[in-house]
Amino acid sequence: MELKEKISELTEAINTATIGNKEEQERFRIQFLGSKGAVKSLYELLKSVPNESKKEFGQLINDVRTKAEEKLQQAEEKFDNTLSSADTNLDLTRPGEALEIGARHPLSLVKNEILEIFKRIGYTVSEGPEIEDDWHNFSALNFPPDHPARDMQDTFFITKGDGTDPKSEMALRTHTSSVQVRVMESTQPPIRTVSPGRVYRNEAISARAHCFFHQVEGLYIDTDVSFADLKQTLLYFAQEFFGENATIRMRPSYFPFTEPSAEVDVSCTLCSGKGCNVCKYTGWLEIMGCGMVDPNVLEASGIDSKKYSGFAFGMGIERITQLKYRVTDLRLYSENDIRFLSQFKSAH
Ligand code: 2NL
Repeated sequence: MELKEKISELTEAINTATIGNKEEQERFRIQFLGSKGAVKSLYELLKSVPNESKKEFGQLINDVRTKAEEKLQQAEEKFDNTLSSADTNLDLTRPGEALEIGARHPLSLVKNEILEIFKRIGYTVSEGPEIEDDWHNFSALNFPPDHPARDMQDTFFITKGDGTDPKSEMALRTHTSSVQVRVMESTQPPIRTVSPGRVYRNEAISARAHCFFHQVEGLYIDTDVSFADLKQTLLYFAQEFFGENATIRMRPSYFPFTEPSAEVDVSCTLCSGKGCNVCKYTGWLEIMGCGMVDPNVLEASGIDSKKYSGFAFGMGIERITQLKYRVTDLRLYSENDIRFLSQFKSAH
């Protein structure tokens, strides 16, 4: 068929096409103006027209295209603000798709609960860097130079230091006491602060050990602070967290940064002290360590140990969470298994 005939045939088709709704409008666009449409194929045929006639035929095809575009535009003005059948078939009363609601991580839940308990009796919350220098993590806390915690086997070192300036040796902090050294350096007593955060130990990962875990440490410094103040504060904490029937006991212990030092047990939350397999039939669960801040530690941070005394304590959040939610494998805390995490949705 001659190209001329094809052009007039297409013109006729465009003129007689009826566009009565949005679907027909779209069908028209595809049939005549789409990338595989009739106008496009005319332009393809133009390639084989002799050069001297290209201009004439090109003009004719342009006219057809303009005609189709005008007709489409008229239809668009008419139908674009109307609803297509896809729209009118929408059932607006259908319930939407339910979104999965997230849950806070159990360690965050427990950390927040611990912080709230201490905030209620005047403690501030302090945080600091996870990469620490030797001074804030060890020296200022009365760790002797040959203490085993300073060993490569126990601590992740980042830089080895130049051997002269202890501040040049950097490591991942092994406790959040380093934050409290920073607080003591920058604030004069009275100091009441709790320091939550992630800490690191160079350990093989198993159900009962991990290379990182979380702590809340507390520090209280003022004039005339006594061991009795420490014990009453921790009893208050135990009863707020574990319930008003909780009792505590203290056993002598040792830390480089406190003297005297103690381990703190809470009466078993499951059997109330009668004996069960969680407390191994002792009636007691170990929950933290504590003690009176060693005068060397106060002095290292610029606090007068003749004028001021203080107590400090530290607890592992994983341990407290285990007692509250019966999580018996530490690895669950960092695997982000949705079957584990979604069990805490109602715990807020
Ligand atoms: C534990 C034991 C403890 C401290 C942490 C501390 C901080 C400063 C000075 C003195 Cl700045 N002490 N913190 C004291 C005793 C025990 O933690 O078992 N934590 C998981």
